[in-house]
Amino acid sequence: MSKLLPVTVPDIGDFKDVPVIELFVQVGDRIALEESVVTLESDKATLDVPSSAAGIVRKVLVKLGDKVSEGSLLIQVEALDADQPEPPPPPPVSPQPPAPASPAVWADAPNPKHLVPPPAAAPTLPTGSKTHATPSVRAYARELGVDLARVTASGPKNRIVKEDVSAWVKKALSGGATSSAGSSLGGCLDLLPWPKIDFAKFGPVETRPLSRIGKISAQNLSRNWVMIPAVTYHEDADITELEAFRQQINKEQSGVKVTLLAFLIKAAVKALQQFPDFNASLASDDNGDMNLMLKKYFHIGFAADTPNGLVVPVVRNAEQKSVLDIAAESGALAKAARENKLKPADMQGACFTISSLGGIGGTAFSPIVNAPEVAILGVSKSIMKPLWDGTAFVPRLVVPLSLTADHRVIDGAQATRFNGFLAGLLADFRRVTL
Ligand code: CAO
Repeated sequence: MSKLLPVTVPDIGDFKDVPVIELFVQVGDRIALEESVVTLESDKATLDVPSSAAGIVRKVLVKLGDKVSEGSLLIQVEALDADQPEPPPPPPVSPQPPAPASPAVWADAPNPKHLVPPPAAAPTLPTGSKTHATPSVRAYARELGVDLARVTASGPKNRIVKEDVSAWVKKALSGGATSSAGSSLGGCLDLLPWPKIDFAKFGPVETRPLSRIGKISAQNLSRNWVMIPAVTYHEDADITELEAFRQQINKEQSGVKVTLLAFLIKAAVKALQQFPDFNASLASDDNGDMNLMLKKYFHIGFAADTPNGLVVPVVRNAEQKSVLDIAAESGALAKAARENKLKPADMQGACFTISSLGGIGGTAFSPIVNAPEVAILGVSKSIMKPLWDGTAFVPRLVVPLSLTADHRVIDGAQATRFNGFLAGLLADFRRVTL
C-alpha cells in the first residue's frame, strides 16, 4: 500500500522565517532521496533542502516567497514500492514519519564562502526545466546572472558544476566582435539582440573593421561592465603646490619629462598601502569558494590612448621607484604603446589602474574597472578654481578624481576615504614619504 510521506525543513540552525527562493518540484514529479526540493535564502546564505523521501510528489505545500522554519511541511511524497513503478492517484495522508533529512549546510550568498558537498545519492536529472546544482553553484550562477536551465551539466548524475557555469559564461563572452556588441551577452542576460540596421538606407556609410585591440577591449569592457557592480566616487584634489613643484623639476632636469601621471602613480601606491582592500582581486578557489586575494606587490596600470585603441601598460613594483623613475618608465611604456611595440608581459599583473584624460580635458567621467582589479582611478583636466580658505576665495589648481570601485569589495565609505586620502597626498606630496 502506498504511503504519503511528509518532507519538512530540517534543522537549519537559528534561522526562522526564511524565504523560499527556488522550488524544484511540482505535483506529479518523481523525486529521488536527497534530491533538492527547495532553496532557502537568509540574509547571508542559501540552502538547498534535500528530500527525505523518494517517490511521486503528491502535494506541494509551499510556493516561492513563502517563509519557512524548521519543521515546516514542504511536500508530501507517495512512496513507491520496488515492484510498483507507477503509483495510483494520491492516497490519504499517511502518518509515517519521514526518513531523517540530510544535514543542512548553508552557502553564503551572493558570494559563496562554504562549499556544499553534493548529496551522497545525487538524483538523476529528469527531463524538463529542473536543474541540479549545489547551493554554492547556484549562488555562483546567480552572482553572474546565469540561468542554470541554459547550462549543460557535466557533473555526476547530470549535476551542474561550477566549471559548467564558468564555461557557459566564457562561451557567451567569446562571441565575435559583432556578438560582443550585444548578442552573446544579450543571450546571457536576456537582452534584446543587437539592432541590425541597413544604415545605407539613410545615407552614405563606410565600414571600418574593429582593430585587434578594439575587439579584445570590447569583450573585456562588456564583461567588466555587466559583471561588476561598480560605483564612481568623485573628489577634487588641490594640486597648486604639486604643479609648481612639477614645473620646477622639469626646469631643473632635462632628462625626463615629469607629468602629473608619475605623481599619481606614486600617490596611488601610498593609498593602496593604506587601504589594502583596493590592492586586491576577487577569485574563486578550486572548491568554488570566493576569496579576496590581497596583493603584497604594487603594479600600477595606466590607460594609454594609441592609434590602434586603448591599452594598459603596467609600471611594476612602483613602491620601489622614485617619481623620476616612474616618469621615465611610464613615458617609455606610453611610447612603446603608441608604436605598437608593447609585449604581453608589459600589460600583465596590474593591481590598480589609472586612466588619465587630463591631458585632453574633461571635468569627470566613470572609468570601467579593469577586472580582476577592484578599482580604477579616472583623472580629468586640472583647472583653476576659487576656493574658500576661511577668509577669502583664493585661486587654486584643482584636479578632478573619479574613482570607480567594485561594490562587492569596496563600499562607498571606504571609497570616499580612499579618495580623500589620495587628494590629501596630492595636496601635500611630502605625506607620500611618511
Ligand atoms: N590636467 C591638466 N593637464 C594635464 C593633466 C591634467 N590632469 N594631465 C596631463 N596634463 C598635461 C601634461 O602636463 C602635458 O602638458 P605639457 O606638455 O604642457 O606639459 C599634456 O597634458 C599632455 O600630457 P600627456 O598626455 O602626454 O602625458 P601624461 O603623462 O599625462 O599621460 C598617457 C600619458 C599615456 C596616460 C596619455 O598620453 C594618454 O594616453 N591618456 C589617455 C588615457 C585614456 O584614453 N583613458 C581613457 C580610458 S577609457 O576610454
